[in-house]
Amino acid sequence: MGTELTPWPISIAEKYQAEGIWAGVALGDILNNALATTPDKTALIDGDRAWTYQQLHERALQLAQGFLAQGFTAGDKVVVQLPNTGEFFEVIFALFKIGAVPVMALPGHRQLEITYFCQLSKAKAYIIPAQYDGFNYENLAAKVVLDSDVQNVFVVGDAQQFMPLFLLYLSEVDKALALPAVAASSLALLQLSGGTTNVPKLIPRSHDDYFYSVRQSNVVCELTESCIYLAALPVAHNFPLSSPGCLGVFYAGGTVVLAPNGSPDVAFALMKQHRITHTALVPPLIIAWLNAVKSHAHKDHADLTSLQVVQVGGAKLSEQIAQKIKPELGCALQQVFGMAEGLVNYTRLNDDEKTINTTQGKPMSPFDEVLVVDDYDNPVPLGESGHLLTRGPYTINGYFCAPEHNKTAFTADGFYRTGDIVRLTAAGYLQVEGRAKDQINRGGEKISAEEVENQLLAHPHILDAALVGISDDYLGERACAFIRLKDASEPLNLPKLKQFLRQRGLAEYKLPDRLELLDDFPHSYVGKVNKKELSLQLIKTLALETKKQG
Ligand code: AMP
Ligand code: DBH
Repeated sequence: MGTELTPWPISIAEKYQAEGIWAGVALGDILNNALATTPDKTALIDGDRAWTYQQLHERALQLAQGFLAQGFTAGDKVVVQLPNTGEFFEVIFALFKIGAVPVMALPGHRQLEITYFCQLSKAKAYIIPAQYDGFNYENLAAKVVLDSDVQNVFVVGDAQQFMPLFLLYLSEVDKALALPAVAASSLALLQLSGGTTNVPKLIPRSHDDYFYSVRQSNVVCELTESCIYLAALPVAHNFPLSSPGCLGVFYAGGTVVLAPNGSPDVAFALMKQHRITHTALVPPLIIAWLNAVKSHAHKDHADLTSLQVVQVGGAKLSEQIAQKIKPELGCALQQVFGMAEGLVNYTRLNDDEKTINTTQGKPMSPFDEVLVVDDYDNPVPLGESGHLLTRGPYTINGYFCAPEHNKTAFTADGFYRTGDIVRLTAAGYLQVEGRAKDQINRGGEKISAEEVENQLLAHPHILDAALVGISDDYLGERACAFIRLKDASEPLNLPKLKQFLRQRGLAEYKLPDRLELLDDFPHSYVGKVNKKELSLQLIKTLALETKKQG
């Protein structure tokens, strides 16, 4: 099966330990600072429920006792698929405390993915909500247990078929079992790699490396106990969990406010109620926010005056959108370019506007190594684009039990091949040009989807754009522009669109061959535009057209 957690070379691990980069502390202790100084402060808010630091700690301990009583031990894997609810944190802190390993599934995953996570991780348990967003997770679990070794399904909420999670919490009197010592070098959690292009892989993160990424994120993002963070993305995702995300806020002693989703309706109400200071969004959501503050429905209600910093990451934020954020939302923008595999880049709060609006930041740690190389792994001259390779104190050295894939995903020197095409500026900042494969090959002429999308976004009537390849007998591929219009009553057709792009000086071969207008784009489970889904839609549309013609 291969290795669960591929270790760092010994000499490097010793250096990280000696430098205190790895502090030898397990994630179950992340609340300790706040517990010692401000135990009665509100750590977490979920609807009309709130947890002080003391209460969150108590609940996690009670649940940890429950897991121990059920026979769970260090190293056991538990697939956790919970929406943004307080129980998510009780569960993961309880698991961290006994050295058991949460697999961070997202609410949007379904049978195929969950079964795969359970099988691959040999999960002993699966934790679900009873219902969420109109979906019955117990029915899903019933199918998953048939195809995996999962012995226990625990349900948050009104359980019908499986055991309710609340039965596990052991009250004070029963608190007898000693918590096992958890090695900071051991496997802490399994993150998932993004699923916008293929089936996610499992990403093994250790306590030491993950804790460091959280601590260092707090330093770079200047996060303090005064932070009131709106968790608008699914909290199991690496970005809202650790960059600095909810874990960073807990470590700093601030307050996390959980939002069921990041839509302006929901987020703006919570913003006003709790005087939110920080949040993290993906590009489609920031576009929705920018749109909403201008719309009649929100103009008078939106009160974003408490908001200091909005982090945007997960996918490329166009410069056109970036530069609107400060003037139109009245808060600072921080671009975040990260990956669940490790490396996270941030623009710094005191960077100049141009850097903030046009780059995706620089590595957060002085120990991060980044290389930009050509197709043969030779470094490209500074400023030219190439493949991003990275290694460092919180970037994995191998995927979970994937020896074959690891041979190609890492270089012989242990650099992770991110699959991103980037450019490095003289100041050491990264500009993401796209995924290595987010390119359309039109008869040998390579079109960067990113470049054309940026041009499309400059159109006054275009709200959002995604360029996708259509397979073509003659050229190999042609380009289709999927467009969301700001105002559906403004007509836009392909000739007009091409005219616009020509006027902007775009080469003829880069002009889209087809235009599809959509009200909304399909999204990945964390909210990135899902190009795989757009391609599938297009294939269906084309098949229907061929049928009609034939
Ligand atoms: P995941 O595999 O879900 O962890 O996604 C990580 C990938 O998302 C990165 O390798 C990038 O391709 C993309 N990504 C994350 N943040 C940004 C960003 N700010 N700009 C462009 N791409 C990003
Ligand atoms: O997209 C990501 O995976 C991501 C984006 C920003 C991430 O993992 C992160 C920050 O930590």
